[in-house]
Amino acid sequence: MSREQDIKRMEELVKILNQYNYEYYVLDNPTVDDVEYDSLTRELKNLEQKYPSDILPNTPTLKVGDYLKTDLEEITHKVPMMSLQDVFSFDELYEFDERIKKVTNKYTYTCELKIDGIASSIHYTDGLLTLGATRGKGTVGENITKNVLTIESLPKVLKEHISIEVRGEVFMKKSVLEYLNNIRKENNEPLLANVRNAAGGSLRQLDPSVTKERRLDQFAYTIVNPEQYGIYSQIEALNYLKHLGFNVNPNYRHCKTINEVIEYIKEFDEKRKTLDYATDGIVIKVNEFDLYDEIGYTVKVPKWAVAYKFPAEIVTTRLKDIIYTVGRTGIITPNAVLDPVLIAGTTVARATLNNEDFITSRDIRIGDMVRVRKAGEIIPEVVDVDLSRRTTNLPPFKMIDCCPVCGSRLLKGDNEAEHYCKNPDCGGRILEGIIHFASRVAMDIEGLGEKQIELLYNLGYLKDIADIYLLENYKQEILLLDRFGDKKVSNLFNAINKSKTQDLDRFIFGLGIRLVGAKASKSLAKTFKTLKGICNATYEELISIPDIGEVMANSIVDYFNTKKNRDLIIKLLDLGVEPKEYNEVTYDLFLGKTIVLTGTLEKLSRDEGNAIIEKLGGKAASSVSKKTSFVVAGPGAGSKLAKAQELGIPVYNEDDFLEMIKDYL
Ligand code: 0OW
Repeated sequence: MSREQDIKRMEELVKILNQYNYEYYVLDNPTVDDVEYDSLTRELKNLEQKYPSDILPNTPTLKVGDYLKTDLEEITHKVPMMSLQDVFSFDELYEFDERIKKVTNKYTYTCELKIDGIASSIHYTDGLLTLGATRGKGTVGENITKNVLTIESLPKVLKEHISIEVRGEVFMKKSVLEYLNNIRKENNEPLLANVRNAAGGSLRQLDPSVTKERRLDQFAYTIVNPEQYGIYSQIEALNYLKHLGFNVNPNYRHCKTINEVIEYIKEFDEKRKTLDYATDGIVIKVNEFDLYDEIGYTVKVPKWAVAYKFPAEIVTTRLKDIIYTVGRTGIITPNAVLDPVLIAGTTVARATLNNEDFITSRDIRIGDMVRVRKAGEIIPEVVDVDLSRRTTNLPPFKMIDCCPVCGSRLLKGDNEAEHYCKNPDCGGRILEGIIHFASRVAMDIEGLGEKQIELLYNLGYLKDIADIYLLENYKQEILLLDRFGDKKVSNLFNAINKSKTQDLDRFIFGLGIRLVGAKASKSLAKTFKTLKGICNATYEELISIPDIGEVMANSIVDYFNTKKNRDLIIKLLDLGVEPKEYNEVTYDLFLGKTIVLTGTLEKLSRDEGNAIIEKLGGKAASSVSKKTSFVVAGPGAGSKLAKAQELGIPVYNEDDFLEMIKDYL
């Protein structure tokens, strides 16, 4: 492209990216997916590197969302809003049915369409709507009262002046998405990507008049503590909700057996495509509420319900181009640029092409009509080419040989399918490396996710992994950023400091040494016990470890022989990072014991308490039965405490429990 064309493209990119930032930071309603946003940002950065004197003053690459938006107030759900266990086949449904049969033989099912929206909880006091909250992470959601009041199909006053908590799905109709996008097209604004994101973004608006324009809807499906209202089954609950004036999805059905459930699923596999709202499966629940405690719960989901997910939908569209992204270990991923196409209610314009071998083995060529699949949350993927529609002689695919970000020549491991950028300073690699290091599977730094890291990286506060431990130097600047309120920032710094003594194997995995995954990291920690031991390990010592082969042993030796990596380790140690040495010592204080925590624990979180029980050789159970050894009950303990007392199972309070484990904390 000529210089003039490049400069014109820069202006175009600045306009588009500033609009996307506005949607992300103000409307909280991104209409573009991350891959698209990242590739446009990378294109702009490359042009700015090419023409540094022509960088526009309002370029988004130098600044991030200047729009300050306070957070929505947090609401704690007294009864956690649980999620659902997914099942993907009829066999899994039969297994689910077998599990129920083990507990009882007197049960039936209720089938409901799984509405693809935002789970929310609505509270009524004496018949008046008083509070609306999102599900959030299940225990804590956000206050969206002002916004739910704009939902016309949600009753503001109930037919009976009772106090009740009702849960349901807030959603946007497909016809409303189409209507809103037609207006956006006329105003030359980016489109809303899909009904679920649109509903989520609309619900979390600070300005309810914006929410009102989005014409949201709601289907109710749960009553909290239904026994209080003389309701003893899900069918009764749905009928009672209708009686109270709620919008209840009419397609629910009482199924006496799992085979009737399967008939319902087959019927709605077709019907769901004609509905004016998006569904992502079928929810199957045991109908009788008095069985729920006996069937039980896990920490996240009830065992008396599952969500059946239909097989992924496949559509065909044109492959317009192939662009490349750089992963955290330098892996180069080819991505398909597609003619936008609707898959399962989502507009898809990007999909992964995995690697060169995947493309050449299927003879995928730019210009082909390709089949694309979107299975659940993951990035859509290209399946293969529809060769019958290749009308012209398209040039065969040729893999790039230089890194799209830094230009270094790419390498390909002898027996590997991937291409790598080996340049340790490649801009595309450092960012991904920091993201991986802080991720849940590595150092698990709560509150330092991809978006936050990208923000801080673009601001120049993060140039390498070690800078994470220097972020406090930028506290004042960070407090000014969008979504970084006081509480979030102090929680973030606490999480960063806590990670300094993260387990050694997680630290090693977090370094992102090529080919060294979580399992090999655990083997290294187990064998060498200390970070120093691992850094100084010889090839011979490494190759003698069962999980470590020659290629990996060389990769590890190379990594620690590289000055830049050794300097990083030294910088981390100087900043007080001290990975906890691997100690496989197991304790047997609770060996063979099944323990249930219930009610609110003040000093330990539920997860921490369960982790301690497991670490001390016990089994942390979520429901009380004859097999329970003892129960730890905090304030607000309900049916589980009652069950323990009924069964004569020992009950302790939190202080008793802490006394038991004090030597192991
Ligand atoms: N999306 C739905 C739906 C439904 C709850 C009850 C306890 C666990 C799930 O249509 N019809 N019924 C339930 O029942 N949940 C639903 O959605 C859930 C809420 C949170 C995650 C799922 O979206």
